[in-house]
Amino acid sequence: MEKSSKKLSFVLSAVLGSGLILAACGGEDTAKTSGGEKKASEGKTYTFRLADTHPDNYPTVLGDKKFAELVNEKSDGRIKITVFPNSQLGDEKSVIEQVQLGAVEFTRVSTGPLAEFSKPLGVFSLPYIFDDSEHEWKFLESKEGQDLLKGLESSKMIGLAYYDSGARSFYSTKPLKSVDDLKGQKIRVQQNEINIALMDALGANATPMAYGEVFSSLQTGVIDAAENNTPSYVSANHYQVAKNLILDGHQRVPEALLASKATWDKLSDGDKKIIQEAAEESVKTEREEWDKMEKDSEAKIKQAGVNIVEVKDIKEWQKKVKPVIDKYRADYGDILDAIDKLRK
Ligand code: BDP
Repeated sequence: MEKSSKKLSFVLSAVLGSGLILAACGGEDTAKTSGGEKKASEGKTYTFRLADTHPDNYPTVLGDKKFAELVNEKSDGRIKITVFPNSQLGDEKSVIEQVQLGAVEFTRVSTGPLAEFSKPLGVFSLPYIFDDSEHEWKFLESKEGQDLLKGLESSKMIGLAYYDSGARSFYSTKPLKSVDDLKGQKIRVQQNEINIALMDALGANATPMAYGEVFSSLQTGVIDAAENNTPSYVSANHYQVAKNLILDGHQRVPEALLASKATWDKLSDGDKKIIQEAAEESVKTEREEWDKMEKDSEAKIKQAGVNIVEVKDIKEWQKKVKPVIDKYRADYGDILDAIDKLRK
């Protein structure tokens, strides 16, 4: 098949596979009550898909499900969103591409890989920009934080809400007692250029790869180490092979709940409002589940006999990675200033 027709048939099958076809079969979106008010039950019918990389009981997936439930409720059952966990619809990078095309209508992804599609979101991959969770959330809820979500529109996505993802720390199959131990280790990172600069600053070898490949790569020695929050470290079983964990908390990379702009543009204003509100309301569920799972994960890690090292002098780490901030200050200066202003 010729390249262009191949592409066309891919796009066509993507659109046909999506919920949009159902929209065409649904009722008219103009129904009004006698008072002129539109009722939630009146309008088009949709069936959409939402992709998430995590397993069923993970906080983000529980947030996704709450979101889907709220959309269903608020639309009187007209808008159905089915959550596909476990990377069933592909890894995050490929899901983001499908969302851009409208082939997948919703997703929850990390802002880590998203940064390659919308550069301003790369700020979250810069090390030690937040003091703690409270500082991070103050920023995420601020105008500047929300503007980063809105900025996704020029990349064919609609940022609906942020979800919690805690702080990321390193873990390795090799001993890991201090920042110097990272030198020379092959470390898997999320797929964006800032992470490569970060590993350079630490003297490590960056190996960007999809999340789903990390477990087997640790097992086979393709990589020595990786980094993530403790719920991911546990739920993806990385803790069973990389038993040395150093709690350095170098990044806080929030999650994002997204809609495809192609899908969004076809919705009525009323339906956009339903979806936006449901997304914002689902944040509470995700954050509660997040707190619970962080605690459970800590307990599991201890029980499993992981060597856990607490970092006494975080300044030493901050000094090591400062070249990364210096390199990217020109690109992210305004956002970094806004984050700094919210420091206690
Ligand atoms: C986890 C995020 C997930 C990412 C993963 C990663 O929740 O979305 O895919 O990290 O490291 O914390 O790629």
